[in-house]
Amino acid sequence: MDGSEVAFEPRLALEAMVLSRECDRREAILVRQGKAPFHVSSVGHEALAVLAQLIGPGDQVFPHYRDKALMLALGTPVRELARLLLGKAASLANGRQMPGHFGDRSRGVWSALSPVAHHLLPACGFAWAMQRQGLPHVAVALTGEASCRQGEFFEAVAFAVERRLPVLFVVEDNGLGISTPTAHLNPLALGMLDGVKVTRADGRDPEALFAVARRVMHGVRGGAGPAILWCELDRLEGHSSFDDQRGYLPEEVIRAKWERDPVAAFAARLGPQSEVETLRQRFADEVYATFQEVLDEPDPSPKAALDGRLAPAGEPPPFRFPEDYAEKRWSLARAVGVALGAIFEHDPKTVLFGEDVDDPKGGVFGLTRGLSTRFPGRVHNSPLAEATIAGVAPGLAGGGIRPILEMQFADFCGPAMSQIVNDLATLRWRSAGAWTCPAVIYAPYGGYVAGAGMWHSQACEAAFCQIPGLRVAVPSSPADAVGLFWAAAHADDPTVILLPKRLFQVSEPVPAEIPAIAFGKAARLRQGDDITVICWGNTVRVVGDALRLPQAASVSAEVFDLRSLVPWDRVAVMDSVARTGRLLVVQEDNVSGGVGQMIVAEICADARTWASLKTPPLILGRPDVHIGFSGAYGDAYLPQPQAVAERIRDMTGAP
Ligand SMILES: Cc1ncc(C[n+]2csc(CCOP(=O)(O)OP(=O)(O)O)c2C)c(N)n1
Repeated sequence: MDGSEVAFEPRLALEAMVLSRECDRREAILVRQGKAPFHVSSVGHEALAVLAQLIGPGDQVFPHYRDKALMLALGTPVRELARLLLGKAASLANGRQMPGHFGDRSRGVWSALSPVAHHLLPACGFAWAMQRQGLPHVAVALTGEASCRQGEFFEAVAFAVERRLPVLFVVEDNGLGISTPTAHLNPLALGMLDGVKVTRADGRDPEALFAVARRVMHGVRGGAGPAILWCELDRLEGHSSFDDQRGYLPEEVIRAKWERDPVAAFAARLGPQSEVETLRQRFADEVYATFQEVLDEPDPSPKAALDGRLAPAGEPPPFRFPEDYAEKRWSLARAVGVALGAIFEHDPKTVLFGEDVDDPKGGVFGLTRGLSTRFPGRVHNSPLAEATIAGVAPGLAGGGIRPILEMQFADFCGPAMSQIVNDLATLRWRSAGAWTCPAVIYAPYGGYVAGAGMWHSQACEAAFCQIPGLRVAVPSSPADAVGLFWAAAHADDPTVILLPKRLFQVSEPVPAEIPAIAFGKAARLRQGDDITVICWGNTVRVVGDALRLPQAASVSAEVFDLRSLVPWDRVAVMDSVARTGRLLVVQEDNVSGGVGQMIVAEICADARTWASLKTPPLILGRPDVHIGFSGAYGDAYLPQPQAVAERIRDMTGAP
């Protein structure tokens, strides 16, 4: 749909606005009656319903929580709003999403999330996917003006401008962020939006808003790049049902806002009054009846919360090297490059996005060298903005592209964490499976590297392992790196692969055929009867070296490289500990709240393994301290072979 010729349909707009107002009225009553726990009012924001008349099939709406009227205009049934309010099992999100957190894939409505402005980068990702595929669809991303002070807003606008993406940002400026006046705080008032086309609109007048929006949308759809439609309007009620605006706004201000009520004004303009009143009464009756019916619907079963956190990772085909592949020994870095090339060959919808990943540099560790030359248009240097790298992924995936993301160092995932934690990892669950984010996120990580200092040495796997909805893996060999990348590229959920950079240049022989590694399958590196030793990443070599030292050489140790931390191989580890009666975990990450504690806790909580223990389980890891620049710090605080061998000797009583 081109949009320039679309005629305004005032009756449609009025109906959505009146219906929305009646839904809000009913929701507030149910909250007051104690029948609904919480409600977000859209009262005052109803005129935005006119945007539905400009949105066509294939477009994607990334909604604000005050967009009830827009949702109704897009076809959302009142019954769905009632189910969302009451958290019912039959709601599209299976009772998982809060009221106002709309999401309906069949109607092109993205699954909303609470952290404000966080949907704007996914909107850019979706628009980028459309642009890449030459599709004429736009992303319409709505947000409040206070939320425009989030870094996410600035990153999204910058990325959309940089790539001339078909994104229409709609700012619903009601002058308040909960209780804080924003007239002097918002980025438009601060003069910070010069690089993007901003058009102001009267968000209280549906007809005027439609006329401006049609023009702006026409430009966005026609390839003019992103635009911001800045709509001035009023929030007529409190921020939510937990908030009473009389606590911070003078009575006359509230009264003046109500005198500008867009529903009353538009109804009066369209008239006749009796007809509008008949319409309102009909909607009121329908809304009442529907909400009453939904009150009696079943709540979700609490057990259902455990469903659909991750799709089962299927059994991908074994990874076969190209016939003419001459090299028989690879480094871990080389293995990653080969795996990425194979994934690109296998799935033409895959793209790679990260800092400095383009040729000739091919990443600061050279992991992607040659890839952008071999696959033109599929490897993209990102801006130096980690939230952008992660944040576009769900939208890309929603638009049919499979993203692989390089984070330059695991240490710099911090700025991306909110997107990873709140968005990528929750998407499948919060949308009850309507959307997934099959992204592979890989990052060089870990220490044992001289001169890398505090922010280029962290083994920070625990931060990722804590998040439901992510898989986390750490290869310690070239073959495992290939197997894990291959498996991650075939999985349907986000996977974090942490790459011990200390091992990047260590070459090892690789077989011609590598099995894809099932997540949750540890590698048993050595069989033994006296003690079970668990390691992963860099500590695999540390443990190997320790077992060659005299203190441990006579010990029959069973050694597992965990490889996959979430899920981890409970069965193999527990069976082993039940047999050996001793457990030593050697990890590079600091001990508190780490993977070692997770494993030890489960060993101690299991009656069989608990009863088998001959010595207390032990974790040898970094104390809760950072790694300083001088090599002396790493040597002192990261597990070393000598210390591992001594622990093994002490635990087993070896001579
Ligand atoms: C990142 C983040 N910080 C804080 C909040 C809590 N919060 C929810 S809405 C809101 C105010 C948003 O105001 P605005 O963007 O103007 O939208 P409005 O509610 O006025 O429509 C705040 C502080 C949040 N949801 N997310």
